[in-house]
Amino acid sequence: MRRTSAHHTLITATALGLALAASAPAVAHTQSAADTNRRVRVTLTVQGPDGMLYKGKIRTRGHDVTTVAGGTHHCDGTNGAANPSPVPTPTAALDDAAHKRHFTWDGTWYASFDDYSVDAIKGVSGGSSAYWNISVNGASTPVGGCQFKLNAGDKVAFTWTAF
Ligand code: B12
Repeated sequence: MRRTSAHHTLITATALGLALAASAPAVAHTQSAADTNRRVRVTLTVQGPDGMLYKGKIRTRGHDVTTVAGGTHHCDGTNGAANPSPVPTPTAALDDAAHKRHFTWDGTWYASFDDYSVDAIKGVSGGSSAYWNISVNGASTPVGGCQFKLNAGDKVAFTWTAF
């Protein structure tokens, strides 16, 4: 009697396991926007001409941002079709830090790049002889700050850089 019950349990568990295994590929197949755009924790530094303007860890994800010069646009890595679905980005991280620590940044929107050029941070602009370089883990990004995908633990730097 007990043996039959155990046997039955085994068959049921096996059938359940097979059913789960059969459905697993379908679940793993589609990666939703929520998955690719989960908040990540990154280190952000803003190095101005006269010293560090900001340094801290920030939890961030891709989102719409608003600047005085450029208005409101997406900044979630889908800019310029750089990524197929929304992801965290350097400029979105800057925007999150700015809101959290109550400092300003400004950027001009270029429809041609579907991105902002970051022109000023904490009121410090590049002017005609410098610019705000964007780097991740020490390497200058090959695209603008709303197109580059950030991963957890990345070191994001906005560095005032003379031409
Ligand atoms: C010159 C130049 C710069 C100069 C512009 C100022 C100056 N004094 O001229 C400086 C050094 C500031 C610069 C900065 C950057 N640049 Co640049 N730059 C160029 C370059 C070589 C020529 C642009 C130009 O003069 N066009 C002719 C004029 C008449 O057209 P324009 O539309 O008015 O040009 C303006 C825009 O291009 C804008 N601009 C320049 N770079 C970038 C980058 C982005 C993302 C945006 C939105 C606008 C922008 O500044 C120009 C002058 O006002 C182009 C390459 C190319 N062949 O286009 C790369 C290019 C535009 N830059 C590029 C990049 C990646 C950057 C940076 C993001 C690099 C970095 N990691 O820091 C930064 C911007 C960072 C930020 N603060 O947002 C990429 C953009 C690719 C993309 N899909 O996003 C390009 C295409 C080079 C490449 N990798 O192939 N850049």
